[in-house]
Amino acid sequence: MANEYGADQIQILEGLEAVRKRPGMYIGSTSERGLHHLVYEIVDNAVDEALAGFCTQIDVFINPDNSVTVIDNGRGIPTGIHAKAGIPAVEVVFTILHAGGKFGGGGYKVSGGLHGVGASVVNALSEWLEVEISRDGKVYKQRYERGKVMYPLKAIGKTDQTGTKVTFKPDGEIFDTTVFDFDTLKVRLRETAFLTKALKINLTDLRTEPVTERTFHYEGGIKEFVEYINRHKDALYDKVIYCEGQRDGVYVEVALQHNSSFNESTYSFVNNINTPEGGMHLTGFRSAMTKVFNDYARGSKMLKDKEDNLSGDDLREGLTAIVSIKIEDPQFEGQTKQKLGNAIARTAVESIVNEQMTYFLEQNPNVAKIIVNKAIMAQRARIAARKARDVARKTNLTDNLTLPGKLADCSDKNPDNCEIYLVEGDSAGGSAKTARNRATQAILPLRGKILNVEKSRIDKILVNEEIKAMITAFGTGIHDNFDISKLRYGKIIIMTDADVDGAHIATLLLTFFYRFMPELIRQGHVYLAQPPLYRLEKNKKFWYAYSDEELESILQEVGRDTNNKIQRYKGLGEMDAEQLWDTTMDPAKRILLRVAIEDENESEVDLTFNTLMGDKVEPRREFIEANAKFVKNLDV
Ligand code: TSJ
Repeated sequence: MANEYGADQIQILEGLEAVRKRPGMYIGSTSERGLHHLVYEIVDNAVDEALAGFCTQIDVFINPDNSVTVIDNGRGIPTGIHAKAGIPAVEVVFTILHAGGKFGGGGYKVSGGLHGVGASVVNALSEWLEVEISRDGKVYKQRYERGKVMYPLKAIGKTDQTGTKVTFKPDGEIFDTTVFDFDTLKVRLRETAFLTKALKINLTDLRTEPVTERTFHYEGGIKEFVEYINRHKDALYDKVIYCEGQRDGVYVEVALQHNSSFNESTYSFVNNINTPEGGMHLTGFRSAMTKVFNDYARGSKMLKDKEDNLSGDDLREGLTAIVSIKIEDPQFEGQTKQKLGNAIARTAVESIVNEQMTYFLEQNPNVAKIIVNKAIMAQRARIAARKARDVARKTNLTDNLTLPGKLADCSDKNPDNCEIYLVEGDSAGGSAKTARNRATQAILPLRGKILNVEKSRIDKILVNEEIKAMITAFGTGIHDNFDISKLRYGKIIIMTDADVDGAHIATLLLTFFYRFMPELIRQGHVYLAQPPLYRLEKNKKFWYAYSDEELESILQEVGRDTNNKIQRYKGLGEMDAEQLWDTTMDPAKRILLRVAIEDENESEVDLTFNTLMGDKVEPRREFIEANAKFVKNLDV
């Protein structure tokens, strides 16, 4: 037995060594994202205990040394000797790869699901990790360093409580950064709290003075999640529609509410894990929605016999919905293994939503009418848009031969060499045309405010002159017809004034790209030009500063005196062509910011867009300020 134990032990260490050799295989990356993954992994184990019905509170602390502590009030990880491994179960959890959730059995598990790699992976990637378990009247403790056991599990005291406490310090040898971001953890823990009704999660940052604390506790669960997503929008009715039930071992929850916007924000989850690619649960939800509302519309004669059915898209216009299911053995399929494959999930969601939503509409005819009316409006717009598109096609909207009149195109036809500047205003557009390198740089001046595509229906959007000009110039088409291989410019560069209006225009353009041709952003084709804020002239020499700090440091260098002439640029229009070239357009000297979508799998992306572009005035200001977050800094 002693020998066997030794053999196991060696195998165990090899297992964790593999994790340290190829961390990316287990946690995706060693970037900031991978670092935060460690916390989710540990928290998810505690959430499993909550889902099993034994834990009501989880406390997360970011400690001053950037270690993290997670505490739950569950039963405590079992400490008895694991029959197969011959060591305490808790040691199995932390030292054997993929041991997470293998004992105890049954129930739905967050950990060990899509991303769940187990506590042992966190242990392997931590400089040190300590676990304390309160159970059976005692407190047990064990410490590991880079995955290696420092001493056998020992009792260190008495207690009348139960629970688990884990503290770990991510290994600086493994991660690019070991500094935790409070907001990143906040967003994820809030989401977890929404998805786990009645579970209370506290997050405390002990690095700040005073400490920063947030509590997430939602008795209403995903109902409150929907209210939260709609918080800056105009909901079309007060109640959030909610369906809940269990069928064939699948626990189903759906919450939804329409708002006055035109976009759908549906998020689906399996065992608390976001499934951005959807799958069977989402399919079931969509078929049920379409059927229930068409039945209602026909039954109430809101839709005449000879009229077409409302399409799923019509019914989902302005819809905010959460579909959350719990299933014992989720199967993920598709290229990225992210689509839920269990067909039983489709039938379960479909039947529960069918039954409960039908009942809800009967009980709440006013709400039913609002939704059906909205969908009928959407249906009309869809038909109008189809006509607009047909007209557009006939007038060669996407034909290269009829490029927009105000586009000054470049002569090189190889997209890899080419870039297009979208320039705010005709006067700056004129300077840019003079300044540019005609071979590779095209200029498209944009006049006035750009249409906010969050606030307009497709039929109106497609007849807008600026939008049409961009679609034609890019060459890719939009939505389902989008084809990146037809892109005529490798770089699409937004050049606006360095002021609030400029930021707003940039935002509107990004929103248009995000909604109509998101691949442009995903594949890194969209950039923001960075015009200077100041020009400093002294004794016939001059400098440009792109920020207040830079101006300050230049002044320090050249000395402050009366010979200094400082010009503050209020807009691109104040620069002549040569200055514009030198500061903003010359590929050898300019700074471009490449636009990236922050963590697209998180509902927060849409929140950023919707929050900031929605109907209510107040939040929009935030957007302009929050813009930098959406934009990743990258020198090109
Ligand atoms: F695994 C871990 F280290 F990541 C971790 C696990 C971290 C934290 C903060 C908590 C936990 C955890 C595990 N909390 N509660 C549990 N529960 C169990 O492991 C457990 C307890 C009792 C029984 C039983 O059948 O009696 C079964 C299990 C799985």
